[in-house]
Amino acid sequence: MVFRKLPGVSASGMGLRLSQKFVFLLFLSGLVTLCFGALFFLPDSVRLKRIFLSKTETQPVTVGSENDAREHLKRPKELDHPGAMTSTKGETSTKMRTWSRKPSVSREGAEERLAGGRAQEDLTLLRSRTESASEKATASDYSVHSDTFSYGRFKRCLLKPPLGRDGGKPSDPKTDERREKVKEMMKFSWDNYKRYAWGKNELRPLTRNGHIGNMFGGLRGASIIDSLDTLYIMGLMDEYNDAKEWVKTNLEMNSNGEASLFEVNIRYVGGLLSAYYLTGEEAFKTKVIELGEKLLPAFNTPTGIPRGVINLGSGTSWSWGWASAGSSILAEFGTLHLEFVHLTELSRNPVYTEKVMNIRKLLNKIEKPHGLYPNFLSPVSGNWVQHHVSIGGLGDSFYEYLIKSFLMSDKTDDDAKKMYYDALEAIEANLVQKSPGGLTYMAEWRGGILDHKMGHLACFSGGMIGIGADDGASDKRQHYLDLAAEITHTCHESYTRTATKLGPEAFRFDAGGEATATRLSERYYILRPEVIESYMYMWRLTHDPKYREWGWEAVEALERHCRVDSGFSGIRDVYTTSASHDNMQQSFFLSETLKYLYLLFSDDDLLPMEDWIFNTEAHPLPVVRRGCLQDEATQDKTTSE
Ligand code: DMJ
Repeated sequence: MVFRKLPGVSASGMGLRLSQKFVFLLFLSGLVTLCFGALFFLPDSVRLKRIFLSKTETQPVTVGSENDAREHLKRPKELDHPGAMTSTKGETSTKMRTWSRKPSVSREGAEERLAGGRAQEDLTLLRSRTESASEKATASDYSVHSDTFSYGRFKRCLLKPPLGRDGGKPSDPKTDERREKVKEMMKFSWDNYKRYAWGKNELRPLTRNGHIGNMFGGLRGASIIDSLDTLYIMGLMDEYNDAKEWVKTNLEMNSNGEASLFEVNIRYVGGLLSAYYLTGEEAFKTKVIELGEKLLPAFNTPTGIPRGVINLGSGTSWSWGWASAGSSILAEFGTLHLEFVHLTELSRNPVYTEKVMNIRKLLNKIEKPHGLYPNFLSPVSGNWVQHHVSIGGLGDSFYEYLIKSFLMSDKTDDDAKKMYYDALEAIEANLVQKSPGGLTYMAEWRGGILDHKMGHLACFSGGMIGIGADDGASDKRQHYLDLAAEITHTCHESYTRTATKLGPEAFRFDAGGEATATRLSERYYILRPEVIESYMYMWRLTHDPKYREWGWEAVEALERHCRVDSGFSGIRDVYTTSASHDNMQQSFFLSETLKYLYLLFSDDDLLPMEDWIFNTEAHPLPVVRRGCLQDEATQDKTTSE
């Protein structure tokens, strides 16, 4: 470096000045570094920190030790789907404790490594763009009727009366008799729950007591909330009134336990929403909005993808200990859309719709292996954590909610529509198989390798593909209807190949046979609805009498093998008639299995499909007719002026 000599300054004097300047500069840069470093110690709320350190925002705790993750490999198969967790309560409540989450160290580092680094930046951008887009959408959606929700307007926008001309009573006496039988089964289940387990979550019919379980974060009365709409549509009004009174006076939201966001959403939020829409009873609306608010902290993650477990009291959330590397589950965070859109409808608070639109946009944008959606996604990086794809447990209701979001939006939600049909195409190309015996089934996909197994849970897909058939490309409609019928037929086959005529938890297509459980651990039946659900939809779509016959076979089998003195119980082995009961009357038996059977034997004008979309727990939610609602609001305004 060359220094020019300054006039009147000696060389040694200049050297002194330079070293003073150097020390000063050194001091200055040290000061700046210190100040910047100090930002890390400021509380999160300080604005300066948010400006300078926006990409290092503090993350919610991810919980689940390495041991938990390894335990997952050993966990019972019946826990393969969140819905299944509650279902195994009878025999596995102690096992559940083993896999349950213990707060431990954050696993974010691990997630980042698995998920890749660049995604975080992409997602920060994606999120801010998404938020402004959905903000715009919701602001305009609510500009006309931004006052309060009007039940009268909602009713005026329905095309048909919810309960039909005569509660859906069929004219054919034999069908009516069958329907009455299903109603009797509901009353029997309810009476026993009321007698032995009132206020608890589920009935243990053999020991005649109640079960609370650990899925609902201290919330109580799961069977009551899940039954409200079934009792109402069946005209069991005394029972419905008891249920309503319990909700009004006993449903306590200030619980402080660990809840499954998914389970609370589909059962409690879904059940209360349906009860409100069907009856107009304000208490249901108040309660559901109160509950909705409690679920929001689960979305406080860098990507906005919620974690699976939330403490309803403190708002702390974390991932299931058994889920791969702190990931969130596709079927869990992908099964919120219907309920959250309705939470916005009722509360007029756009936040719920924004949360689920953010999930939607992320999933739409992310790269998908062969167009498929893997089951595990990191809520931190927004990348897939492993490539297991399934239309059964862990994936199932995500696909269901795409097509149902489209239908529930009065067929205006084009993103949902496109995502659904694209996904279905990928499923057909990669997962749908034909057995040597000619049965169509959905295999599972593990990084390109097929597992020729179909879970009972995957049997809902017959109905799903059926209800989506009509809005597919015109040259595909008949094909989709045929595919729906073939899958429903396969699921029926899985029932006919057992001694009890009830289907196993999973069945395989391999050397051991077709549509048959080949493992001991897959032989149980826990009163699940999915096969009957597909019969109901296929009946409504085709009116082929075989679906009613198949439904009746299921009724007879339930009566013979699952009915006990004090309720209905799951069984441990569908291949033997000397039943071993699991001592659990699942709440979804009341909300789904019996409701779908009742609808199967009712006329189509009971909860007509033009107006109602069933959430994944079979709680009917109305189609949102935005145009009509806005017209009605404008008219109301003009009349009142
Ligand atoms: C129900 O809770 C729901 O249908 C869920 O989507 C899956 N599992 C159970 C019923 O099997």
